This record gives sequence, C-alpha cells and structure tokens, in this order.
Amino acid sequence: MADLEQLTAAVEAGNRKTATSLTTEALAEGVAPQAILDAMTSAMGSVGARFSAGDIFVPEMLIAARAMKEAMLVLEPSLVGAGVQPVATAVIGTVEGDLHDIGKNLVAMMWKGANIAVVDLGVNVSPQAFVDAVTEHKPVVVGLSALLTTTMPMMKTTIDALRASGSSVKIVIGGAPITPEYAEQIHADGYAPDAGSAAALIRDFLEVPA
Ligand code: B1M
Repeated sequence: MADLEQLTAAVEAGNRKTATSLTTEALAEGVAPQAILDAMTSAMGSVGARFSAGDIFVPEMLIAARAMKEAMLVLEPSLVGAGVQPVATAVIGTVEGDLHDIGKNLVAMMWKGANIAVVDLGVNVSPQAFVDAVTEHKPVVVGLSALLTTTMPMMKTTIDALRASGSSVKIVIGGAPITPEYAEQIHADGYAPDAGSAAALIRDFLEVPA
C-alpha cells in the first residue's frame, strides 16, 4: 500500500526516485490524484517554512522542488483526467531595469509547489507588461521582484500602473533591498523576505491550508 507520508518525506528530502516511484505506486493502487498532490504540496510547505527559519538553504530547496517536479510529470495526466485544477493563478516578474532572477525563480517555484499556476514574465518587465498580463490571465496575486536599490522605485511605478488600470489584484513584493516599511509606503498588499514566506503569504491570501 502506497504511503503518502513517505511521499511527503521523499519530496522534502529531495529524493526524486522515491518520490516518482511512490507516486506511480499510489496511482496504480487507485489513490486519488488530489490526495497525492496534497502530500507533495504539504512537503513544499514544510520546505518553505524550514527555508524561512534558516534550517535549510537554497540548494536543499531546489532539490526538493526538483523531486516534486519529476513526480508531478507522473501525476499530471491523472490530475488533468480527474479535473483537478490549480487553486489560483499568479503572475510574477522582475521589474523593469532589473535582470536578477534567481530569487524570483525560487518564489515562482514555491508558488507552483503550492498548486498555483504561475505565469512568469521573466526579467526587465515593464509596468505595461504587468498590466497586460493581469488583463489576460486574471491572477489572484502579482509578484514583483527587485534586487537593485535603483529599480525599487519601478515597483511603485508598476503598482501605480496596475491600480490606474482599475485592477484590485493583490500585489506582493520582495527582493534583497525591500523592507516591510517600503512595501507599506508604496501600497503593496504584502511583502515576503524569502521564497518560503512568499508561499506562506499566498496561501494566506487564498486561505489554502499549508
Ligand atoms: Co547583481 N547586484 N548586479 N548580478 N547581484 C547584487 C544585487 C548586489 C547586491 C551585489 C553587490 O554589489 N554586493 C548589487 C546591488 C547593489 C544595490 O543595488 N544596492 C548588484 C549590482 C550592483 C549589479 C549590477 C548593477 C552590476 C553591474 O553591472 N555593475 C548589475 C545590474 C544588472 C541589472 O539588473 N540591470 C548586476 C548583474 C548581476 C548578474 C547578471 C551578474 C547576476 C544576476 C544573474 C541572475 O539573476 N540570473 C547578479 C548576481 C548573481 C548578484 C548577487 C551576487 C546574487 C543575487 C542572487 O541571486 N541571490 C547579488 C549580491 C547578493 O545578493 N549577495 C547582486 C540569491 C537569491 C536566492 O537571493 O535574489 O535576494 P535573492 O532572492 C531572495 C529574496 O530576496 C526573496 O526571496 C529569494 C529567495 O529567498 N525574493 C522575493 C526575491 N524576489 C522576491 C519576490 C517576492 C518575495 C520574495 O515576492 C514576489
């Protein structure tokens, strides 16, 4: 009998082979795809919390995400077959003028781990491109990343453009130079210091259990 607790542990430990074979086993035994997905998102929730607490670091988080990604390749056809949908859509990007994307990619990865469909606009994203993506994809959350003090003001320009377009989408910001005070000052809806906290924050917005 496939053990979903073992699957959670395998993803958390970044054990790709075990995660994939336990997923195959669980599907063969008729375990509901949603329950299998929940076991994996729960693992990524723990990974995020441990990363935020400083108990693990970027490599461990990447390894766990890779294990989930591989097991998801096995699970995805069954999820689609069972009509299981992502809980929401989020748009993310690094603001205009800024080419740093490692942190932004980690946030996108953790959001995917929380079963959120992520539209990643990449780097150097103009305010208008964010507005267009919100119009097209109707996300629940938009994430803005900036790593340079010189591109921080572009976050405000982007938020102003989104609000001027009439959007009330929740806006989360983050990046090394960003502070909670700055987030408040430019009227962002949320600030996350790291990728784990960004996943916890989006779960709070969506009222999704960890
Ligand atoms: Co650049 N760079 N860089 N750089 N770079 C910094 C940021 C810098 C602090 C280095 C330094 O001088 N000590 C400095 C900024 C100084 C400042 O503004 N005060 C700097 C500079 C000056 C520059 C250039 C101007 C250098 C030059 O050309 N003269 C130039 C700018 C280019 C541009 O963007 N227009 C530049 C270029 C580059 C590279 C292209 C070479 C490369 C980026 C490669 C890439 O991203 N694909 C690079 C790198 C690698 C860095 C450092 C070394 C590492 C950044 C990183 O990836 N950290 C960085 C120094 C440093 O941070 N120690 C530096 C790891 C990553 C996991 O952390 O991105 O902070 P981080 O993400 C965290 C959190 O911040 C948070 O979660 C992540 C995971 O926990 N987070 C969010 C991030 N986004 C979030 C969004 C959220 C929530 C949380 O919600 C949506």
